[in-house]
Amino acid sequence: MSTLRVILGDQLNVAISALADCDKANDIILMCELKQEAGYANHHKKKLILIFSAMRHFALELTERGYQVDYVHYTDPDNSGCFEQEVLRACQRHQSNHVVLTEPSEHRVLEAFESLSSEQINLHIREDDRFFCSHAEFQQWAHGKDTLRMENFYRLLRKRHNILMDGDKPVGDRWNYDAENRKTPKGKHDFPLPYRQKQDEITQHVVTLVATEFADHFGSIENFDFAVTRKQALAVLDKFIEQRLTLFGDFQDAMLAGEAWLYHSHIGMYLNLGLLLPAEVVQRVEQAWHESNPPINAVEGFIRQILGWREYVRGIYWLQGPDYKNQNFLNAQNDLPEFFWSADTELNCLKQCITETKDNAYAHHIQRLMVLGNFTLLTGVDPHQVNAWYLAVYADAYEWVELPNVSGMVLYADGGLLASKPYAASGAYINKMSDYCKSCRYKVSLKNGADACPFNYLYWNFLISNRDKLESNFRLGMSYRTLDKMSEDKRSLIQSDARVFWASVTAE
Ligand code: FAD
Ligand code: DLZ
Ligand code: SF4
Repeated sequence: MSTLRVILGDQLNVAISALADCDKANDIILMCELKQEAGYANHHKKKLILIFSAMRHFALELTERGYQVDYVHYTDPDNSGCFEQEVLRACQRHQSNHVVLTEPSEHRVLEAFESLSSEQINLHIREDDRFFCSHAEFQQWAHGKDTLRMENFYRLLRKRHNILMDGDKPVGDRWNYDAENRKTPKGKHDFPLPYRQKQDEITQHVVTLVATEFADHFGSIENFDFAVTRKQALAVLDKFIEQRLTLFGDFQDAMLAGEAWLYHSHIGMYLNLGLLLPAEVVQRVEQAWHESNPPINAVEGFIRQILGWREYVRGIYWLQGPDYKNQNFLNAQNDLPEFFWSADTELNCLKQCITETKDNAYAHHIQRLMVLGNFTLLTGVDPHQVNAWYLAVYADAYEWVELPNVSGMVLYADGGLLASKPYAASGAYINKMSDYCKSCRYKVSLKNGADACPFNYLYWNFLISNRDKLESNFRLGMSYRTLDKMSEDKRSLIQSDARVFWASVTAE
């Protein structure tokens, strides 16, 4: 009897565990484009094009390699739209009840597969071994610890996988070069152009599909030029290593109006789809360091993002379970402002970041964390709504990586499991790391009043409003001491400015 091997939309790699021991002559590979998956979030149009086009190209690659692929297209008349029914239909078509699957990357999809009755289906779920750290290893590391700090986890993985190590010491005798990675670009920079892939016939068909079926989804459909095959994604990685890696560290946190891509790698979307594997990315960057000697702050900073942060947030996601998304430590209840979808706001930093997100399905880490996220934290937006937005708007967004970043890192909704303090900041931080304030209608130097930068009074208002939950955090001690030195009148002014501002936002 043949085995049905299901490949999900973010498992697009021939090394995926579901394909190990595949009998090309007998086994069938099932891939399906599904209404349920395309519709559970208001996915950006470019994200949908990326996923469907990459799935179609991967199916073609498998066929060329001699595999038998049963591909269910979005518009196939009998397409039920969900994984469970498509597996049952395929079992009937191929007269098989033996199904092999690599573990889905998110709880929702895992639960859908587990709901299939064992009387109907003999289902084998295999580990997703694309990651450096398995669920069991993460659990073992987390066991008995009060705090789960990324830095400790990252050092363990550096040692365990012998990455950037000199015997049992870190190369250069330092684990972390973050302090050197906070420069703002002064003077003129000729940023390298990002990788641009011309649309082939497969992609053109998908663009038409998305334009027709998902016209009401968020984001611009114009000029889709992402990589859609593994070969193209490897070219993106090569281009990064050749042209951007050297300055990646220095300007990792910088933001410039009109410059969406800077010195970042833009590979997150390909890693998360399976087109690139984290181990090969880390290995290539470490090799580039040996061969052409880019600065260690860039190399270590980049490897930390992938070996450290990416593995760590995945560990937290699975450790915390499906209920993590319901945590709301700060009891934030406000609605997400409408301008997060339209970019129609006078706050220039938000306008720039949301416009780039609409155009490109991309914004880099500091834009997501310190502008967009910081605003939702300071204004107390309900975590469910913030998560729904981030899950929709970025091409690299999948719940396992989006949720810990948003609920843990941005919103402090888990009460400090992931972050040692909320990443709250006033306009001064945004002004230091960007050129956004220069062309803003608000004045970053003003602390109160109609022309003051809203981040300034929102920051202090946030500390006042959440005092009972935050004042015992020793990393906020200095801020609370500064707050306490303010006069009663000053604190009232902060609170009334925040109220007036929020009323104007919600009235829009
Ligand atoms: P680079 O800056 O070049 O970094 C290299 C790689 O490191 C990234 O491709 C990514 O794989 C990894 N990485 C860096 N930071 C993180 C992180 N905090 N968590 C996990 N991986 C990281 N990343 C996603 O992949 N999907 C998401 O849905 C997502 N949502 C985010 C939401 C918020 C609020 C924040 C603050 C961060 C989020 N990130 C997410 C992390 C990070 O912003 C993106 O991975 C990065 O911007 C992708 O662009 P890049 O490939 O150019 O990354
Ligand atoms: C995100 C997504 C989208 C938009 N569409 C599909 C799809 O049609 N078929 C599919 O197999 N996967 C899709 N995905 C990815 C899934 O939502 C989900 O993230 C993965 O299946 C989990 O491993
Ligand atoms: Fe953003 Fe304030 Fe700067 Fe305007 S002044 S861009 S609102 S930080």
